[in-house]
Amino acid sequence: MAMTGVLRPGHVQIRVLDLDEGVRHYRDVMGLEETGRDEQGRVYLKCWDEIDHASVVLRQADRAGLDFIGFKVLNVKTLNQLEADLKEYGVKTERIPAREMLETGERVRFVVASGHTIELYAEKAPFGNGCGPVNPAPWSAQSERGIAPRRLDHALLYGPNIEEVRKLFVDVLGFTMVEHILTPDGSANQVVFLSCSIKSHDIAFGEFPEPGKLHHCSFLMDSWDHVLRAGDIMSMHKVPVDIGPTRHGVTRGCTIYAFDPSGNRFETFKEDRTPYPDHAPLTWTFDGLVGEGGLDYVQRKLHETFLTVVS
Ligand code: M3P
Ligand code: FE
Repeated sequence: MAMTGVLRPGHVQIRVLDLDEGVRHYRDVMGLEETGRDEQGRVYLKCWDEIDHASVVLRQADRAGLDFIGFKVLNVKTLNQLEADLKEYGVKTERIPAREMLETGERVRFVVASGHTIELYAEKAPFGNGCGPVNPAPWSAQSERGIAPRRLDHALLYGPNIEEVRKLFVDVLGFTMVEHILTPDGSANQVVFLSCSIKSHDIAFGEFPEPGKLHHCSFLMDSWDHVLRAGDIMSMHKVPVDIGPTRHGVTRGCTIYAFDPSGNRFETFKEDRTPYPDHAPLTWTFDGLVGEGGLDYVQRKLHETFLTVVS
């Protein structure tokens, strides 16, 4: 498959209650690289193997959570086409000028029915991964510092009307639903896992009464060993862990859920699926989420926080 359209989640803007504390967590414990600060006071960071300028932007605010998630699309022509498609579908879009985010081109911004702000953009200046473009080394000093995830992988967002959101991502943005968890009575979706690639998900949405909530931002680790090493580092720095290390039955991902100092959940995650767009979605019943290990395959238990704790 030649990849076109929406390529991947490229940036998240996360609200933190204290900027210095947030930077210490994402830069020094997670091991992301700081790539810039802007006049609004936002701090830009990237994972070691990401090429573009920044994937995590921290903004100090009086409440935690997610300002927006941005997806990189193939090129400007694709951006214009997707904007036209969104408008035709009845979605109100707004253009955020180039350079409003450091090193980033124009963004097309819209709000979905779950209350989340989504962006599409085509241009972000390359920063490199420290390995060089010619005869590159396989890794660099940056890949060994802190937890050192390879890239921003996905986010799980909680809010109302996820069926409407699923339809928009599938019908307009070209995502496929890879897996889904049904509600307790089986009549609707509790969580949908949506992919624009052959990742198990590039974004997921969970049904929740309050709009615009963040469940977690997820960061890709190289291996199960690296997930466990991430757990060691979390313990060394007394990072509060929510669940894991374990494996999700849903997506098969190896995981730890933990919290940043502001209470934003994050995940260190090892992908373990390659679902092509022609593969039929996998279904989890709500009972399966618990008793069949959908959430925690090793312990086969629910962990109440999964359904209730968001930022
Ligand atoms: C993830 C993931 C559930 C699993 C969640 C999965 C709802 O966060 O990244 O695979 O059981
Ligand atoms: Fe996840």
